[in-house]
Amino acid sequence: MRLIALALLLAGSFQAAAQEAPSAAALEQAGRLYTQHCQSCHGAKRFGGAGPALLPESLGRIKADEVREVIRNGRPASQMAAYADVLDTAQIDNLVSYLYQPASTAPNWGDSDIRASHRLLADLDTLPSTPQHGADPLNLFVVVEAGDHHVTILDGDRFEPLTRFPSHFALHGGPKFSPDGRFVYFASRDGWVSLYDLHNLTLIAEVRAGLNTRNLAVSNDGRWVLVGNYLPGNLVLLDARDLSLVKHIPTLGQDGTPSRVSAVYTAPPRDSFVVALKDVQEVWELSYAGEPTFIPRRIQTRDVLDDFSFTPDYRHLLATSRKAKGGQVIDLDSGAAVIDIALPGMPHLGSGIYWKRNDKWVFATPNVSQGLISVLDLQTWKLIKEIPTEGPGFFMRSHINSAYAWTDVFFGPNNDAVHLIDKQTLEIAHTLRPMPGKNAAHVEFTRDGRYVLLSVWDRDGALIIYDSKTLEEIKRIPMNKPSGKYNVGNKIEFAEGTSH
Ligand code: DHE
Repeated sequence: MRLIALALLLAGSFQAAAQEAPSAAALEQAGRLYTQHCQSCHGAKRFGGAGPALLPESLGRIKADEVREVIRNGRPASQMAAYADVLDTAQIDNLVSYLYQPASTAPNWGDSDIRASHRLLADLDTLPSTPQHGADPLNLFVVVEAGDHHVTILDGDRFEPLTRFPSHFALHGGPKFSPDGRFVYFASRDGWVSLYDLHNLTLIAEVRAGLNTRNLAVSNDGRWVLVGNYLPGNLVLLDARDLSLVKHIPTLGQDGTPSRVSAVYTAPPRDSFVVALKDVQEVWELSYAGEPTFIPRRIQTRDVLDDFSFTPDYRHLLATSRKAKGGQVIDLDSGAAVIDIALPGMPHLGSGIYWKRNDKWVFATPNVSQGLISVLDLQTWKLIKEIPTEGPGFFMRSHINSAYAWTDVFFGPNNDAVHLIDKQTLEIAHTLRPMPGKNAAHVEFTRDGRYVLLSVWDRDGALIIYDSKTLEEIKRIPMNKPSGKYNVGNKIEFAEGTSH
């Protein structure tokens, strides 16, 4: 998903701090404070070390108040200490501003940096190749807890955690799975990729593939991991068995213009990765069939694409396009842009889902700047309906066995609400308020679609499990800002209704 509006919103949260920018002398003093107190964990160039990178590129979405709070009081369940007794308020304010200044040396991260960061944490050859936890391996949930940067592996039948372990700072995007569901791959915003063995509940390897990463994709044959980076703007190809570096692929447009990567996804029936580029009008397809060369097939687009989703047959991309002020459809076979779809606001196509309505595929997308869900007919590309909601939303989910498409109201005063849209009538059938006053967002179904797991994004949040038909609450598991959760079976089957 690529969300300019949200990015602006989030970046805007820091602008307040930027406006109060201190003098050059104060920043210089803050630089000395950084060297004295922060450098040993966050690195001399702020590229990260034991602690996360502290560059504007990686902090841009975090509110200045939150950064201040962490410097003052430390971060629970991490090595970040509290500095309220060491630094005064003005020093902390200046330090916060300093962290949002561009790095003095242009950040770079080359092959030797990637190789030096690679760590093998367990020997796969000595580990059992069957599940060792007694739960159904295809009905496990991987739950990312953003509040204290942990991951919980949840038994999806008993709804009991099997284990919980610390993750790298700020995991983002959906974790991706090996085709058999044994391995899961995580990417953090500051470039760390981790490989975890779900059969043995063990971390296998990690590597830092970039300084600011968008997301990663795993090939459908389980051989390759492709990481898309903002900083440096490139693709990094890893061996999926142990995350060792295969090569990096510079993302230069046809005319040599360097570009950042917006997102990379796998297209299983095409045996290829599809990559959206942020700064040039191209979509890339990189085949991984046979003995791949990973030379991109370039598809020219009418505009820079900000976000995309596949159609069910993976033939077309539905992409967000500034020019169309909405969506653009691209035929991956012919490489042609088929049609512009004028969608209002800022549709969040990467979170869109499709389902069958009267035997025809429809696609619905939330909208991050307007309180509405747009529903499209995937045969005619016509907008069938705009469903008004209580506010702009971020995520949508459904399941082939569910009558409802669930969507959150992520922004605004009603962000504690979730709507359940009847997939046939396209009317809101129910509105739930799982924890009044707390942000409810992101759901995922069990593999059979019988239960829905919903996140309450709060430090005193919870994972709430509902019966997906009766909507009766089955269980509430307290959690620290459980951002996303991912069902292994749904993910490896690229099931209808889930994200890809
Ligand atoms: Fe996301 C997925 C981009 C901000 C939580 N987000 C994705 C993906 C992309 C993306 C490209 C798909 C990757 C994948 O799954 O492989 N997100 C962006 C942005 O450009 C944006 C707007 C600004 C940014 O700074 O990156 C952005 N995203 C956010 C947030 O602020 C969220 C709410 C909190 C956070 O953790 O940063 C957030 N994004 C998520 C989540 C997913 C995601 C939970 C996975 C959804 C899923 O169900 O698959």
